[in-house]
Formats: sequence, structure tokens, C-alpha cells
Amino acid sequence: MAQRISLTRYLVEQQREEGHIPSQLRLLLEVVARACKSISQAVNKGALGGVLGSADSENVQGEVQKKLDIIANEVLIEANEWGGHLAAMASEEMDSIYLVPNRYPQGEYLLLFDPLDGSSNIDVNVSIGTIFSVLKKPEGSPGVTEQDFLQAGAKQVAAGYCVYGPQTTLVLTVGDGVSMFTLDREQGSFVLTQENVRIPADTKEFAINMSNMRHWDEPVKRYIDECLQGKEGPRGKDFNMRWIASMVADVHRILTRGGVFMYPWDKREPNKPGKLRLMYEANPMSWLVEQAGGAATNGRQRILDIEPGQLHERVSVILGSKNEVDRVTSYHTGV
Ligand code: AHM
Ligand code: MG
Repeated sequence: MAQRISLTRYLVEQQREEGHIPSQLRLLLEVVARACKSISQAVNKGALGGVLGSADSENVQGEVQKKLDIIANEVLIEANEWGGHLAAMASEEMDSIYLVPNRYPQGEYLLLFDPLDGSSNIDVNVSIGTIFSVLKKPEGSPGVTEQDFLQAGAKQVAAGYCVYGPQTTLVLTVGDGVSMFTLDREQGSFVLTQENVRIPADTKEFAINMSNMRHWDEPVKRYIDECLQGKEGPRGKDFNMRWIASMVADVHRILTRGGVFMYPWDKREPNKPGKLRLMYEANPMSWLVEQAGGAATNGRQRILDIEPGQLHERVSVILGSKNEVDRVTSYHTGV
């Protein structure tokens, strides 16, 4: 039987042999994985654990928080604040940044997360997940401010997600390709199940919330309309559609078999650049997708090049199989 490689061993080898990650970053990733394990347990218990349903609160984006949104946020904070590897954290569920309390040592990393992505799927037993992004605190600044977090996605030093589905799978990049780890519940550890994940450049599958069609911009309408015409249309092939409404699950499918995912700007809220958040949704997913040979843009620009102006900034997202993303982008830019 092939030897099983645990996440711990994989990270140690990345540190020792490949020199990709310093020990503090390795520790950080171990802790994030431990937190994901514990979130996975809570998700698994569902109604038996009393974790379903809404809490009586809203987050900074004005969205009603689910109990599991809050639980997952607390699990991530409690797991990470005392280890000495972090300077501060930021989350979809917290208005401003969370500084590591003074009683703990301060590290040099910044951790951003969407603790529970796909909130509308929690109560209906459909895949959800945790998305995370790691940045380095800029050198020379004594304390930590929100400004320190406002770095382009290209500066990430690690990114990943954990999808809680039929299996719990952790997907990770430290800038050396994408690896997947499946949670072995009996052993309590993540086991390497796929290395060198590659997204095919071409696809026949798209993911978009079609109910927003009437609000889309012309380039998006054109692209989807051409897909819908199938073999008889300009694309000369039939397309299939999937929309899970959990970005983690949609991106996981794309990393597994290709496809294009879009949550574009639309006319419902003309002043917002999109629905998804740049720093803890679009940036980590875009880096994973690029590391697997795909592409990610906002229609006009590579997502990883966007200089953020705000922690909770939103962005239009088109990501996945390279040739399709290039096509949608060219429909926007005209080149
Ligand atoms: P959330 O972070 O509040 O769960 O929102 C993000 C989710 C994404 O996972 C998903 O792609 C999208 O929202 C679904 O939106 P919609 O319900 O408009 O289709
Ligand atoms: Mg989310």
C-alpha cells in the first residue's frame, strides 16, 4: 500500500526540503487545519449539536449571521490567538481586525478568513467551507493596523479552503502548486490525497446564478448566451451548468474537473463592484486557481493584482479554466 502522508509530514517536508515555508508559517497552517477539523465536527453534528439556524445578529455587511458562522469564527480565533505565529486576524464576520491579545506573543503573519462560506447551505445539508488567506505583516510597522492587511493578493504566502461535504477536504497552496488533503476521521488527521492539481484549460461547464441574468452586464450576457446556444451556436459545443451557491464547493469542482465560475458585478447594486469579498474569498481562491494552471479576473484585471482599499471590499469574480476566463475577460476589455 502506498505510504500515507499526513498534512503534518507534508508541511514539515515543505519546510525542510523544499524551503517553501518558514516554521512559523508551518505552525500557522497546522493550527488552521486543526480549527477546520473542529468546525467539521460541528457541521457534522448539525441539528444534534444545536448548531443550525440563525443567530440574532448581523455582520458588518448587513447579513444575518447563522449560528455556525459565529461558531466557526470563534473556533478560528481561539485556535490561532495563542500560538505566537500571528500578529492579527480579519474575518468576514468581524467589522474590524482582531489583534492578538497582549498576553500572547506576537508573530509576523496576518490571517484572513471567511469562517463559513456558503451560509445559505448550512441548514439544508449542502457543502459549505472555510476559506483562508495568509499575508506577512509589512516590516517596520510597530503595531498592527487595518492598513497592514491592505495588500494585493499576489502578496499572499499561503491560501486555502476546507470544504465540508461528503468528505472534509483541505486544499492548500504555499506557492508551489495545489495539494488536497482528505480528513481521516478515525485517525483524526488530514491525509494527502492529491498533489499537483491541474485545471484543464478548456471546459464545457459553467457556474453562475442564472436568476440574476436580467441584471448582468453585456459581456457576461454574451458569454452565457453563446454557451446556451450549444452545438448550434458560435462555440460549437454543448455546455452543462452547475451552481451550488457555496463558492468553496463550486471552486472545488473546478479544481477537480475544470469549469468556469462567475459572480460578476450586476445592476442590482450598481455601486458595489460585486458580491464576493476580495480579501478572504476572491484572493485565496484566485491564487489556488492560478497555481493549478487556471486564471482569475474581475473582467478587466487579474484579481491578484488589485490593490485593496478596504478590508471588506467586494469584487466581481470570473475564475477557472484559462481559455474560458480569457474569453470572458476579452468580452469585457475588447482585446
Ligand atoms: P457567504 O460568505 O455569506 O456565504 O456568501 C458567499 C456565497 C458564495 O459562497 C456563493 O458563491 C454565493 O454567496 C452564492 O450567492 P447567491 O445566493 O446569490 O447565489
Ligand atoms: Mg463567503
